[in-house]
Amino acid sequence: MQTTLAILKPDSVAAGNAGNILALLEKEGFTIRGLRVLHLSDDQAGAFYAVHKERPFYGELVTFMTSGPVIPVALERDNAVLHLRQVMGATDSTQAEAGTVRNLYGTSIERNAIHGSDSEENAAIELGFFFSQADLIAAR
Ligand code: FUP
Repeated sequence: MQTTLAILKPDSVAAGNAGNILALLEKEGFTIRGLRVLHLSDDQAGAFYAVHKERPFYGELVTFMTSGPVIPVALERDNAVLHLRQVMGATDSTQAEAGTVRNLYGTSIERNAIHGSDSEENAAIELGFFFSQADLIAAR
């Protein structure tokens, strides 16, 4: 079993799609091990996306990610990292494969409904950003 991090982004929460997205993820075999609702500060969103600091879209990405509440979720499944990336679909919602979260609930490359860790190493780092080890163990 592997655990990865998803974030239901502000567009999903504001549009009332969080429940549908969580249901889709559960149908895909993920077990919810941790879940929070929080409104990121500029510093938190900036730190989370620090890897993109030099990219032209960084400022707008931080503005979007702080525009309303988000829902970070710890998700457990076999092959969780790769499977979540497949279920999310392509970064640009307008290019995302039919039936993926971004195809169903995203509207653009920025407002793309969901974040998912892109490697096991980043999953561990990103889970630690929102959840303590004790929280995740207590959920078992
Ligand atoms: P992904 O791993 O699919 O979320 O995509 P990236 O790590 O490449 O990008 C992180 C986030 O930056 C995306 F979810 C949306 C945003 N982004 C833009 O707003 N514009 C771009 O051109 C690329 C990414």
